Amino acid sequence: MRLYLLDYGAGNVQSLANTLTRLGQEFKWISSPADFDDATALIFPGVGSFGSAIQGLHERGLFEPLRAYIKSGRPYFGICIGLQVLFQSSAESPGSEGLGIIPSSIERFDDTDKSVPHIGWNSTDFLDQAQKPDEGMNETTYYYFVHSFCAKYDIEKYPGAAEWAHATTQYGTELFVASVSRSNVFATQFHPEKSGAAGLDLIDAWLKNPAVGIPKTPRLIIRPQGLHNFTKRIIACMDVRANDDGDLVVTKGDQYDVREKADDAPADATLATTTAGAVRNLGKPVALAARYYEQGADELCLLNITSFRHSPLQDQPMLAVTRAAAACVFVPLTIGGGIKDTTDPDGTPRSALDVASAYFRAGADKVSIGSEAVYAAERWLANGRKGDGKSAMETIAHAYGRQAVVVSIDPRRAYVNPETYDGPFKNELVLGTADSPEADRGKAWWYQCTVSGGRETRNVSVVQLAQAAEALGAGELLLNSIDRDGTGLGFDLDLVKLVKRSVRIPVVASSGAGNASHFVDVFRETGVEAALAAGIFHREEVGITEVKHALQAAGINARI
Ligand code: 1PR
Repeated sequence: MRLYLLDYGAGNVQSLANTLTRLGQEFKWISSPADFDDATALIFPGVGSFGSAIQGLHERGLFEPLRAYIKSGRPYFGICIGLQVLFQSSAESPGSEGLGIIPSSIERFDDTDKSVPHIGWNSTDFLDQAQKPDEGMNETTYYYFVHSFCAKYDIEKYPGAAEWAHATTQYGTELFVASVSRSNVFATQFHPEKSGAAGLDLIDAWLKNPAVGIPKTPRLIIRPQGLHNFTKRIIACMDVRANDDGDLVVTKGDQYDVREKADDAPADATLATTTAGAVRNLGKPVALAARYYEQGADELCLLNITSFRHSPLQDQPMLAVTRAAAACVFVPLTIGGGIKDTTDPDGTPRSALDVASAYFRAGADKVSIGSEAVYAAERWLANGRKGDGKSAMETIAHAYGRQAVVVSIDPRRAYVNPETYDGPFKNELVLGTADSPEADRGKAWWYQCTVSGGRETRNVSVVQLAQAAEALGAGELLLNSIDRDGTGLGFDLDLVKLVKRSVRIPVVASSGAGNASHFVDVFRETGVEAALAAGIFHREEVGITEVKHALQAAGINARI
């Protein structure tokens, strides 16, 4: 087999390359149209927008050679965008023409009954129960999806898609095509290279039998079930920074203060003077990432909490961490911290898109934007709730699709007297209750946004930032809480409910988890799609598997 990977310039190709390396499969990259003649098998991975993919293929002179390759009958494995470009068109990019191999169109999910993008783990159902092809897929496992557009499964409205459908998935009340299969063509909407062991098995089976020659599957009239199998995600987060010796460590803030308190210093007096105020060191980033992957984390988040200004972009220590983590972790990786316009020490300007692209090429699946999102929200508000096309969110979402853009929100409670408060955030005020852990701090509060890791407050509320982020292209919100960070008091449910009802994109609850029941509470009471923790996992007080079993015991679907 002469396997080639097709990189049109904005795919998450490094993730797939890492998977093939893990499977011991050699491969080359398509670098010119002539390479298609040499290929005996081809994989086209991709995130990003339909239009960017089609444009990227045309700009590299690869569009027609790709179509000719597929029509030649040689094995093709498309992933996500690699499935969608097989269609004639997509609602995501009106005017862009796909390969037209599948006579149908890609449409956007309906977001009236669920958050869009569809980000997370879901199951698949084979259409043809009799002839389950042995390409390594099965109905009892979960695969990772991250997309806002899909090929809907409806044999009346989209007969062309139904002809090719091999398996379907239900999200909310909608059925869509999870995979297509016909003779030499096999493609998945989900990302097998990010679906853990199940995904590795699927790719390995295809490599062993790439042209499975599946007969045409029957077109069935199937209806959505009462409830989809979409799971709640458990995310492990590593805040990464250099310690006082310059080594990159995973640290953990207590309300964003990452330094030991004097009374935390070890008993040995000779050390007390050197370690009081030391940066908490909870381990090495890649080792912890590998541990959490093995423990069943659904996603990992690595936050560079002190972006390294003295390093040129290509020497950013966090890039090396990303490459190393992506080589041993096969679930989605989000990288945050310093995703903004920067200048290298030699004066070379680097746009936020350049910075994000460097992380995607290193193996990140999503980037997380913190401070820059607050500044962009301020411009959006001042500009009549309209974007200027220049923000990091807009430029990165345009190139890679909104599902690759996370906005990390660092809010702090701003306590006020509800009887006298006359500020602009009256409709966002939360009235405290006597049993609240912070009851002594004030009767009411709104949530104020901060930048620079909580070091500076801005006159922007968490609802304003959340809605600005959604409008400017974010696909998901990472909702931290400075007040609850590291406290173990539980997630700030008032904060999460407020933001969840303010946007249609997925929300990740973060900060404050102290035990497994806190995860049950946040999913049951707020409807968020994911919950994140750091300290309890780093200190091994609670395991990821323990959290998932607690969710299942509470009737909440989790991937185990
Ligand atoms: O502003 O774009 O450079 O991004 C900076 C990023 O670094 C943001 O995502 C910001 O949240 C994060 N950050 C900056 N300073 C700190 C700090 O702790 N001093 N970490 C920091 C914020 C929040 C969570 C934390 C959860 C769970 N960390 O990631 O891990 O609160 O903690 P817990 O489970 O232990 O309670 P930019």
